[in-house]
Amino acid sequence: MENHENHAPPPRPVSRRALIGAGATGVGMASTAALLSTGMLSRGARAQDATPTPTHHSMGNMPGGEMVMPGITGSVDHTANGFDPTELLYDFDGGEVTTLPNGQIQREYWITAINKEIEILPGMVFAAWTYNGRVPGPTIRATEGDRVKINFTNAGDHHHSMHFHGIHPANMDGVFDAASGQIPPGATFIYEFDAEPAGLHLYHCHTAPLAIHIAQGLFGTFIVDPKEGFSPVDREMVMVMHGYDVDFDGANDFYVVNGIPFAYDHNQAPIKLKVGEKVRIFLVNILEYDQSNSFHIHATFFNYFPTGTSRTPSEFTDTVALMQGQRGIMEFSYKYPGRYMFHAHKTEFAELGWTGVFDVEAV
Ligand SMILES: [Cu+2]
Repeated sequence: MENHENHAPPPRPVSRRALIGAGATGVGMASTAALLSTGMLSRGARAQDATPTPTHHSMGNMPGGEMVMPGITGSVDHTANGFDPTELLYDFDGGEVTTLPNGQIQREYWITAINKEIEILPGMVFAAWTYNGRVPGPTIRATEGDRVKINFTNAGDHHHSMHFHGIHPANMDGVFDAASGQIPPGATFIYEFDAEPAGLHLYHCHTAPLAIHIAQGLFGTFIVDPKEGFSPVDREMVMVMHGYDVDFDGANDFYVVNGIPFAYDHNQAPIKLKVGEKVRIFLVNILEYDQSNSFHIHATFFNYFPTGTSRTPSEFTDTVALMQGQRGIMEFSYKYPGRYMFHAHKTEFAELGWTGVFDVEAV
């Protein structure tokens, strides 16, 4: 694989603790001025910076006991970013649907790789590489046996591709060269394949150096509904777990679900549910640089369907671990009303952005 990359960002070693410390206290700004604004992270983060983690429940010590994990003060401008993590949860894209002469349903998409500055925390902008201007990219949803047709344009400044997980011919794999869909800036490629197997998949750029192309934001979810459909539920959501390496040192500085750290946290936009509501989460892990990721839900259990390829759950649990590229379907409901955290069961990840809240309403 040719290495045709020349990445602009120079190595700039800044420890994650330094990032948080600078954000919380306003000192150390000389080395991180481009990345941080004073007061970005809450006092909880500073407390964590100075002391080892005792327990979840003693973190923060904000008046009223509101903080259970470090969070942020203020909010990012989702409108300026052009996408809102709450909307991304429910944004399933069935494409433009036509029927081919042979009777097959075709779902056609137009996807552009484009560089875009995203405000990932209040005052912190990350120069992302995106599919259609959002991180994660569009959630492509087809039914088993449909023809998927992706008109992919590279409007970025590096070679890019769309490599789908699933079953398809070699020249649709998006890896080696322009003939198999890895294209230079300004070029267009059409990926066409049948949607199989039924289950939960993903897509991502597969251009060297791969870690950077993924960590910059080029990934998304690919759902293939079984012909008979998944079992009916009341609410479906997509969650893509990933990270941001804002100082380009090959380690994550923030951990994220759906583009913006802490987006679903209690003081941002908790996810509204109802008692007894049947919920399905399509959970994808594309986290670069760390060995694994995890999902832990509070105060309820879920049926877990790895890769969504079997209708029989592998587990009834409250915690799952996923390597990069692994994904699974979670199905659950809440018995009691109230606020419940969900987060990586890796405290460092949770404190650096991968934490959220379900706000469950009584019915
Ligand atoms: Cu790429």
